[in-house]
Amino acid sequence: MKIGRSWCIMESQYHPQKIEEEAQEYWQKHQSFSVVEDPLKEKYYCLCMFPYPSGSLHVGHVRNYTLGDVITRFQRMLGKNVLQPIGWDAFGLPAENAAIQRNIPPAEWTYQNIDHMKQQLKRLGFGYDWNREITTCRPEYYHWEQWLFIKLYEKGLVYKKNAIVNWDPVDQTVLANEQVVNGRGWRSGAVVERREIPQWFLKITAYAEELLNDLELLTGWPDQVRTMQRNWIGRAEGAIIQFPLVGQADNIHVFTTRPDTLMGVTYLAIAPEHPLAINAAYSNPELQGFIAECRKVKVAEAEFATIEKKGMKTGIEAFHPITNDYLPVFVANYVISEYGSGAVMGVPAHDQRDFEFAKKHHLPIKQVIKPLESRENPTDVNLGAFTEKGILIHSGAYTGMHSSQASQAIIKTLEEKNLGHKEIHWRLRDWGVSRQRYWGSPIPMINCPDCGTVPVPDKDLPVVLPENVVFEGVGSPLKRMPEFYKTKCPRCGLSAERETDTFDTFVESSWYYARFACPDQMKRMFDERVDYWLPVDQYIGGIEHAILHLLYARFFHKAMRDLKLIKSDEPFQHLLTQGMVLKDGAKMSKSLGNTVDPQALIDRYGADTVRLFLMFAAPPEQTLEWSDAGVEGAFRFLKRVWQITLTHIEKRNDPLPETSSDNIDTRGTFRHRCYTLLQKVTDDMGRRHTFNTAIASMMELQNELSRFQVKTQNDRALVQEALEVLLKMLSPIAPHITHALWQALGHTTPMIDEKWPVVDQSALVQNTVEMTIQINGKHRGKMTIAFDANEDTIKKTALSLENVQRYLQGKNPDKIVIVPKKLISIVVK
Ligand code: ANZ
Ligand code: ZN
Repeated sequence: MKIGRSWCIMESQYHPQKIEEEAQEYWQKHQSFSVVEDPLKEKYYCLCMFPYPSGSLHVGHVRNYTLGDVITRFQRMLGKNVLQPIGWDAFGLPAENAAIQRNIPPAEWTYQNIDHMKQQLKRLGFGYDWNREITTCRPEYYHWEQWLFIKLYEKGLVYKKNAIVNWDPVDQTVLANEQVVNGRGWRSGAVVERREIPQWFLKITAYAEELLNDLELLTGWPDQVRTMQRNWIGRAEGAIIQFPLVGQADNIHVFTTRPDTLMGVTYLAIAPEHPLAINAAYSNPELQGFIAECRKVKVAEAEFATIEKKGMKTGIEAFHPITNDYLPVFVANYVISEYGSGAVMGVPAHDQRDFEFAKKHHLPIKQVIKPLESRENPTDVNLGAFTEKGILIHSGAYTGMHSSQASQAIIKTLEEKNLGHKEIHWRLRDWGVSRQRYWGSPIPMINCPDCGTVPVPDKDLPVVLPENVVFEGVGSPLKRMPEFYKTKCPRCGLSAERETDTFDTFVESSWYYARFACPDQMKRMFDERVDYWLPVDQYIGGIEHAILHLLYARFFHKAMRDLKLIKSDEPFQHLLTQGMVLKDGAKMSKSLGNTVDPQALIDRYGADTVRLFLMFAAPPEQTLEWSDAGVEGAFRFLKRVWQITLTHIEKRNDPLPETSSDNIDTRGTFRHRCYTLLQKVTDDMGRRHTFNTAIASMMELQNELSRFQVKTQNDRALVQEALEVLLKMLSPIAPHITHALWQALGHTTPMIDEKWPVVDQSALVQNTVEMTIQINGKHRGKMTIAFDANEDTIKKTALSLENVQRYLQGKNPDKIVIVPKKLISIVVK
């Protein structure tokens, strides 16, 4: 098999452009990276989070995809059947913005970007199986997403309910969160309002428990990510407590994680959306005004704790379930309607939010918990809430109990009165997937005036999104396209309307990793190939996806498993979250004007240099500080590798002086160095994923090679051996230059088919060591001696040295101290 130019016409200078093109042509022609399922081979599925086709690659992309490619090529050299696919997360808002600004349809803009970015990925030499490319805005992809949605609907995992959106009253359209800037619409500048509209939800909460418990299985994930997911799912143990209303046959239900504080309740607060609040507002215009004001601003959940606590009396009163005291009921802006039961029991002495509220509304602050350690009572509840657990005080029958004991006792009392019970609460909410946007997958539902909501039948899927649309700037074009939304009801045949909302783009990215196993399967969502490839062995992406994307994908995976579409329990076995790329200490961004265009660097230095720099500058998880000098350094290293290989090739037929004999000691040390470094690089690349230290070891080997003096044929063979080890180790990171140099060394099979070098264990056993000689405490030279020499041999060898004899002047030493493998110290009077 001919693999390109032979060594004799290799250029003496390193010109990356030419050799990179040749290597890429070779891989392309031989389809080096297309893989088929092979049950006899161990599979390895390496996946980087697929890109949004925003226009062109930025440095963060290049870092991410280089990491994936290095791991892919390394695992492939270990003999595994490696899949590395790539695709495009092609739906999303920026395409709509571009459409408005440049007056081209989102589809066209998207496809142009994909073409350009694909060329860039190819130019970087990434080993993708391009036959498996997925573009999520293509009907052959979202067909199965729509199909799955209907299966989930049939299983009861999909439902519709009213939910709040951002409404731009001027543009008369719903805005995405990122289109709201400081509470105003990004185009109109109008103050954004909250509106309730019917939306589709996926019941991710049905999997809350499994999503939490299975985090334990994900030992290949960073702890930080697992903790973030655990917090997001947020399992909280507590109680539902009922407060009977005064003069009404109704109770207010509250959720609390601290039933032990019940005796310290001094008021109740309900959310502005609570049915009791709405009821009370009928006869109270002031309250109505307050509720309307609260509902205007959409408060992000993280802000609830810190917003200014506002509230208003409803006029309603409730009984304390144990003391029967009267408690005022407020409407308060800090109570979240979607959380728990949308009502809280106010315990100002022990909850900071309640404390602030009570101060403002001059409500009593009653302390019922004191710290464990102090017998006195040093906490001043007028300064702030004491939120820890402790010992109960001023709590009647419960006084003196510890918090946890008191919680049990209080719940028991409430259960007997039928006014409460234990409750496990989850912070995780169901996932609202409706977006009032055009550029997304249509939601395959039909609204019939008679039959209500009817799913689109399988035979009519996919519901194709029209791509040739005119963007008039406001709202979704779909709402102005009767040819899209007018249809017949599949159930009764009468005129009906399609859903014009589209899916959240997180839906596409929740299952693409599985579709890569069989992207050409047109009859089904998945076939048997999916169980060969899944789960993904190594997933790589940004920490910004630590919560939502990964949680949604885990949820889809489990739901797809329960629909018998796939067999495994989790989608991603190992997760690597790459750090950011900084320049001058700041995140690269267009607005700061500190971006580095990878394309310009590739044009100047070649892809190998860019790849090498990105892998050398920092370990994958850490932030990487951009450095032009670092890029130059990477380039210089590759030039040196080129040089030493070519020098070796040019001189390998030159005659050698006949008298020389190769030095056994040097040989032993050299091979020892070579294989010790190989062993370290193997561990760095495979287990530790610290490519920076792996490269540092490769640089050391290159240095050893530069220094090595060839005197004999044996020495030459040694250099050839070490060079081959070096090129193989370097090949996952700099695959082009190593492809060229490999053939220059005279190999007739390509580097891409080479296996990872095996550590020669015998070379690891070091043959010799160098020991320092001291006489009367002064340094008097060095000697090389067999690694396993015993004390006697060491003494004899040292004393026989000419230099030592000169200092001893015929006398016998008084004392000889040996520090093994380091030092021999001779004392003489
Ligand atoms: C009384 C109490 C006393 C509370 C105390 C805490 C400390 P986490 O822990 O985040 O799950 N809460 C319940 N429903 C709420 C809602 N809809 N909006 C705002 N806050 C709500 O939160 C549970 C606690 O948050 C509950 O326990 C409740 O305040 C409050 F010393 O009840 B607690
Ligand atoms: Zn109908």
